[in-house]
Amino acid sequence: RRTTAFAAVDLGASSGRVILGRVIPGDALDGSQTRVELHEVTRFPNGPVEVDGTLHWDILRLHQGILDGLRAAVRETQARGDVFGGVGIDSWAVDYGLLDADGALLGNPVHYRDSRTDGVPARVFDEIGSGEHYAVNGLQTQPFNTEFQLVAAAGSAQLDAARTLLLVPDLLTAWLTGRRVAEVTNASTTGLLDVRSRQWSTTLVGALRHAFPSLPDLLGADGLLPALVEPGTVVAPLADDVARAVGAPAGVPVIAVGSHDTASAVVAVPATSEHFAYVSCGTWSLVGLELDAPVLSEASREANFTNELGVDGTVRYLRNVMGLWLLQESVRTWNAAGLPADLPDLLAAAALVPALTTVVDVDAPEFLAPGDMPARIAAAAERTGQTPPQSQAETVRCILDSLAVAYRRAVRQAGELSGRDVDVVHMVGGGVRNELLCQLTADATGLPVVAGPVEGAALGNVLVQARAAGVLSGDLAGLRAVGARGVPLRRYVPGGGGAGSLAAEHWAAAEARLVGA
Ligand code: ADP
Ligand code: LRH
Repeated sequence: RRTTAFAAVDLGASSGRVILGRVIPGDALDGSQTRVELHEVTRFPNGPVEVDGTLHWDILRLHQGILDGLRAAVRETQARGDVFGGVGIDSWAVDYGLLDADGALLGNPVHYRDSRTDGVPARVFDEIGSGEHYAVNGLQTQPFNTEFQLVAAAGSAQLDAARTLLLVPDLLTAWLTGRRVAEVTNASTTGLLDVRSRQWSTTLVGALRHAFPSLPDLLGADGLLPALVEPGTVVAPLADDVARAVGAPAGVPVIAVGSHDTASAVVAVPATSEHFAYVSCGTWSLVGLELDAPVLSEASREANFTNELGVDGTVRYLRNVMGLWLLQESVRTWNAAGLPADLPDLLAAAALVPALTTVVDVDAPEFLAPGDMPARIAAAAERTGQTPPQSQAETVRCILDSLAVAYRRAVRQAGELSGRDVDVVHMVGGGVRNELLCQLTADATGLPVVAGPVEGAALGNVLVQARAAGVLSGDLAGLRAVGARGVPLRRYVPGGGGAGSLAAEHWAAAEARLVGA
């Protein structure tokens, strides 16, 4: 009954981290005291790199960060006398690397915030209706869905030379193991998957190639897309050279987890019933529900709700909300201008600004690309006849209020469109550290908020690995119970902010203001 440690590689849009999840058996023989202790081993910055006018990911630096992290993780595991149980990688969705016939990477993966997909969804929908898409893939329209990125790249020398397409976590997994697979939760964000069968859609792929003949083969023996695997599949042991480089014992398995970071984060939600909504709150805020089956109605398509695939046959029914990206980019803009912009100070100042003075539609397309967010927010406020935020504190307050309004709308609509009653909102991810945002979410939704874990994706990653390795057993509810035992949770109730908490009607009015905007 030794402790087994699993290395969770979790790459977020703002930082990558290698986190050790120690599965500690506890004294009870029935496993009822088993818990997971998370320990951050390394963290390295991540973000878009512009080269020749195109935004990329610095994928080799991420790979190096993973190797350095795994080396440190192995050392730490040995020092504690734990068993090193496995490695799993999760990261953001939709982006991919292309390999040539020799298996060499053809250029750095392009970042989903790059403008190459501007106008592409409309071109695609002229050929294959958005209704036809939604009926099969159930996916929200985002300009950066892999499908649209491929159409944007169609006819390029790089795509023509490609023999294999690997989504980012699959690419990094292939570099650790030599084996190429497509993990299904992330594959569901490509637009090329049938959400009901959890298989590549021959219908959609066929229609796409018919409409855009310069696209290469995607399916079949000569196709770019690899075979799908479900989370929990052992991909392969660490390749010998990698194991040597990181000092790992031979045979350590690399395990496919919910390789889409949001899928892993949802596994870690410490829910105790099915009546929960979640906000996976990092660079993006992913707001929605866990369902057994997709919602493919016309109303759902119009509301741009997505049906992404989850662990254990589940569906993540959610909407992408622009998230703390707005705050990150504001801080970056201020720093570049030489203004002091310490996050805790800014949040403390924002807490003193009256609520709901100005709200903007955080999901407006103008907020997607990197740039001067304070200026874009001020412009959006003016356009909608509101007072533009002036100070840094007012800008931060506007972002947080606007996010909370967006969460309110998404939680309510997810419930209405799916018929699921919701009685609690779980917040996971780095945004959980933002106490003001958590309180505003409780106020705006009128529901209790349970905040934690901060490293949701890493915890979900570890839980799925531990079950695949036979260290844990049970269904998602069982995994969640184990996960919840090890993490601090904080509860926020509507109105809990005292005089600073506005009642529901104010939030409803703010939402109406946005819809009318
Ligand atoms: P990602 O995985 O997308 O890179 P994270 O889940 O790490 O994102 O969350 C990053 C966000 O967490 C930051 O944008 C920031 O707003 C928030 N955050 C991090 N640390 C703090 C803090 N000390 N106080 C408030 N917010 C924080
Ligand atoms: C969050 C996330 C989200 C995607 C976006 C591209 O990190 O994976 O679920 O929509 O990145």
